[in-house]
Amino acid sequence: MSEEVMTAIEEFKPLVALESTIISHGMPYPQNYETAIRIQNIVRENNAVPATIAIINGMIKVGLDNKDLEFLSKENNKILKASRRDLPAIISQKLNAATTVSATMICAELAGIKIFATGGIGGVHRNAKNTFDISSDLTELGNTNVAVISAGVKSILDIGLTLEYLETLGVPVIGYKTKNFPAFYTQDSGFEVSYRIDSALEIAKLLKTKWELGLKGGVLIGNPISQEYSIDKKIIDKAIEEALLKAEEKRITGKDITPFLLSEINNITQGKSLEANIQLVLSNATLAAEIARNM
Ligand code: PSU
Ligand code: MN
Repeated sequence: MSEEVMTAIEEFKPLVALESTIISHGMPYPQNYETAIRIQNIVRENNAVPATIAIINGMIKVGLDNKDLEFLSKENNKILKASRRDLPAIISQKLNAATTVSATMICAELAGIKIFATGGIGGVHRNAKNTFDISSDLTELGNTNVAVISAGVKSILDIGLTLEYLETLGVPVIGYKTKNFPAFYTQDSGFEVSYRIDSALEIAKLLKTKWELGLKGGVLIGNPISQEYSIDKKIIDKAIEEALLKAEEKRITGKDITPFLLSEINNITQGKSLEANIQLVLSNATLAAEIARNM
């Protein structure tokens, strides 16, 4: 743990966990580095302590310094992508990895951090009935006691099946100030959440109630992108279709598919999707800090 995180834990200050896959495999350099710094600062400005998580030389680090962030941003060819299944090998073999939502939740729980902000989570991929590609982020949400604040999921996934799967796993899905489950670049996926909650305090109460009841597992909070930064649905849908087609042509599968699609969509939209991505993460970090302060 960094000194900042260690002190925060000792002094019972509110903490917000942040993931690193978004840095290494979700955005290009140098925007990834700049964004990583900005997210941490926005958490601090909102009176909470940021804890960005990654595995450096086989060590789980909770709270990264700028050197770590630069390494994760610049040398992303040397950085693995760690989900739950990858942690044993990466740690025992002293490798470097960025943590996905699932691995970040595990590390956050080990450090005693309950609130975690990200951009979008993984989910059930389109055509999962043939590929079986369902992100371990979902099973993690069913198991690990950490709340994830996201802007929903991208329509690179099958959003309807993702929500069904979360229901099966008993994961509450909350809409912050909305009844619509957000679709990352757009405010409305066309699917509804089970509960709309309008304040960070009420969300904190729900989290405490869940865990006091002994209901293990996380909660997914959908915080829609602000209108100002959202992308026209037609434009983003077209970009996603194009990216999915290219992934199929190139036979990209498994853990490489999400990073591939993100980078393609960024190219197709000429950086518009990246700007949206940055803004929504900042907004999620702000809400996460507010929830953490109310816990
Ligand atoms: N979705 C995004 N941006 C991301 C990811 C997902 O919009 O950066 C990353 C997150 O780290 C998430 C991971 O946990 O991808 C999911 O990967 P997979 O689909 O391979 O499980
Ligand atoms: Mn997958």
